[in-house]
Amino acid sequence: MYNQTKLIGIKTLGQPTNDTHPHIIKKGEVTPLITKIEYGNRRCNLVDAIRNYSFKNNLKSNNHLIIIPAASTQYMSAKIPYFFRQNTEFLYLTGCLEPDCCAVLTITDQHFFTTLFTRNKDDNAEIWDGPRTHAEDAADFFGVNQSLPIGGLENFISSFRNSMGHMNLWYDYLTPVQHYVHSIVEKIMSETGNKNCENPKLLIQQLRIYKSPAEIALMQKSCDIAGEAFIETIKHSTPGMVESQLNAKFDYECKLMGAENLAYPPIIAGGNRACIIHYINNNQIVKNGDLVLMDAGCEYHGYCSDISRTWPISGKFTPEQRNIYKIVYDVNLELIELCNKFTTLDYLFETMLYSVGKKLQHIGLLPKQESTFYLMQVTNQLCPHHSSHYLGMDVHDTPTLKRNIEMKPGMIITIEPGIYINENNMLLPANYRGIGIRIEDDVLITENGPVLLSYKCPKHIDDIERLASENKQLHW
Ligand SMILES: [Mn+2]
Repeated sequence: MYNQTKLIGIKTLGQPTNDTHPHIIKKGEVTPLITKIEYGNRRCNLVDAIRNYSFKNNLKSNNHLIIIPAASTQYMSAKIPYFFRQNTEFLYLTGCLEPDCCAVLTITDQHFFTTLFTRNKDDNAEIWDGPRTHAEDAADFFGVNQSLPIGGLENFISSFRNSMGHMNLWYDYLTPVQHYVHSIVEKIMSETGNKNCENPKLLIQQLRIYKSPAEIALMQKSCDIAGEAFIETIKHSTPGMVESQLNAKFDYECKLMGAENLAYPPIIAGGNRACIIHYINNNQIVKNGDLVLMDAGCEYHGYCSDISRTWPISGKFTPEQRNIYKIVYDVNLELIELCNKFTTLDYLFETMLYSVGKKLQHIGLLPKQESTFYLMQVTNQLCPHHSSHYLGMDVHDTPTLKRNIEMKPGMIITIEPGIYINENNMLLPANYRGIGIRIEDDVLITENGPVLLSYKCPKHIDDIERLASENKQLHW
């Protein structure tokens, strides 16, 4: 009775608010830890970036209209939706978690104005799917200048265009995420005979690459959860298990600790399957003597972790597995040390290739006299993927930005050296074939050097063997 009385007068929106979900949203926050003010600052920064770009590139007008659509729900079969995942750029600029909305920023000489279009009211749909955030509540909650029902989008764009004469249209035409918005943009472009629009993606990603203190806190928590889940999964693993059982264990632990989802389908590869870089079938039995390579991470309130560990399912590395593990481990530490201002991800990649090659030479697995060029070609075959990518709201975050730009404080990157010696590899001795090892960590760049966000996840060879030997008898 008491609870019912208390809830009267509280408005339920289409996403958690401080009123309805005080356990995750504090006052002033739109999404956990990210305030209305921070979302507003992001839009201001985008407007500054667009004005600068416009000035530098002599765009025909100082008037701009930027359209950032929300994603639409995708269906696996009639009326059965996949998990909804918001369009990252829309989420970054608004904090709005609902499908089929749209943000429109209008910029004139002196001003800019944000309009958030939300879904039209629909009593029947809201009975089935739950409440939506209606336009009359959205402006206040999201901290935008105004909110209108999405049905008014076309009129809004036309009247801005008519009142401005010339304007630059900004829209990611190449990646349509919402059919309705895309069809309106197409119509407007054909009416005006305008074949091109500017793509706001690069400018938004240039902002997104630098993480704010709130974002860093969310990333840290995401890494903490994934790190703990790795520990539990390694402890739980035992010969004879199916890879999907380790998947289930990791998923369970992450969600129990507060992650909403996994950040991507985990790679859980026993034995030679570790050499298939994007192996996600996870349906094979891990045999005694095999290594397990697990690449997994979670999504915590919109922020991703991405960690890889490799361990012996029996609890003990063979001498060959140990030799390769030691090399990958040493290169992982070496690359983390290099995560300072002024280096680039591509430099880390080249260092990985060189260093892996030298270490393989050192233990006599590659011929000593070969040139550096030859060495790096060989190690690139043994590790065909890059050593690093940016990490944030997306796992492969801000992919429009090249990996040859200087690292700056606030960036978060992965460090993931690997060596994969396929069963068919004729270059290395037969007793080394079928070994695939990757050790991946998440690193924040700061003024004072690298900060290891994934520090909770053990990787030293002794810790890995200790964890992998724990509690074996309890399971089987
Ligand atoms: Mn990765």
